[in-house]
Amino acid sequence: MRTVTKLAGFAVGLTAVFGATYGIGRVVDPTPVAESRHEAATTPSAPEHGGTADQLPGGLLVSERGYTLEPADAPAGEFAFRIAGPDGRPVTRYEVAHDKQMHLIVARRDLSGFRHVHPELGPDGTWRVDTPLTGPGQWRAFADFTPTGGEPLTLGVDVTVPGELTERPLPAPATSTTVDGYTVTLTGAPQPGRTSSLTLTISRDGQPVTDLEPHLGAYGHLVALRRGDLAYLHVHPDGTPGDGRTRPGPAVTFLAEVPSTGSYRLYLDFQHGGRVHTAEFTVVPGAAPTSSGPAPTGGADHGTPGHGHN
Ligand SMILES: [Cu+2]
Repeated sequence: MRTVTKLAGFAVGLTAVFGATYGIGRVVDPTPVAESRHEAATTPSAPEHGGTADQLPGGLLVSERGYTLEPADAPAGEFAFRIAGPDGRPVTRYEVAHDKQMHLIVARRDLSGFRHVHPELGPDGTWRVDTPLTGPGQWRAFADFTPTGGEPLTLGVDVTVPGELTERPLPAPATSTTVDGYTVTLTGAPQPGRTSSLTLTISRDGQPVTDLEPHLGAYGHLVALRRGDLAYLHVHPDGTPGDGRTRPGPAVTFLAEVPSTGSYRLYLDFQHGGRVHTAEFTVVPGAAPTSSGPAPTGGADHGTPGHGHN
């Protein structure tokens, strides 16, 4: 499962996560991007993932390629938003990706409070969900979706929940963490600008977990957020349940590329015992891990029931 061929094939797929989200915008973007991209691709000195708007990681923009994320009024306890399309109207048609038409990910600016939920689409194009914003603070909400006829897109918007906020320091880098009684160990280290293999191994009570349950079509979903700007990276594992080679644990392998140095928080969603659990790690690409022992998880509001997959 980790042959050179597989790695190479997956690297192509992953590059797509960062690099291939720029096609449709040509319709509304007057710059001659095809030429500049061609140059970038053939100039050896060009950075693979540089700082131009055309090569940004996902989630940094509230509006991209004509699509805009617009929070909407919602009753207490609910979070609502629309995606305005290139014609200014709310988009009502979406493709299913990873079992859902819309993935909503939220985290506070200090990288605490991560939740991944699936809102319901109303006929007017408004998405609604029981609010995943679990307390006061500056939050970032990411809508990860594919409009029908368009390319996959992740838009991000800031949302403030008023109240007294205690900023939480980012937990130190660690290669092991615990959540809901599971121990999750990370092997491999991401390298800026290079595809790296990350394997997350899950055990409980000292025993490897070998009966993970498929969750959104995979045995694990990994989201990485960059400290400072919350650049968003959603990585899927190498292999899918039922493909004849992917085992239901204890290890789930991802091939991930981070766009820069800095600190990142990794969030692994996996399902076992009928519930989704979220294990979190701080990683610093290019730096050696400073700890190999279990570290406390990042916050009290992780691993709570109702990680809604409705
Ligand atoms: Cu999702």
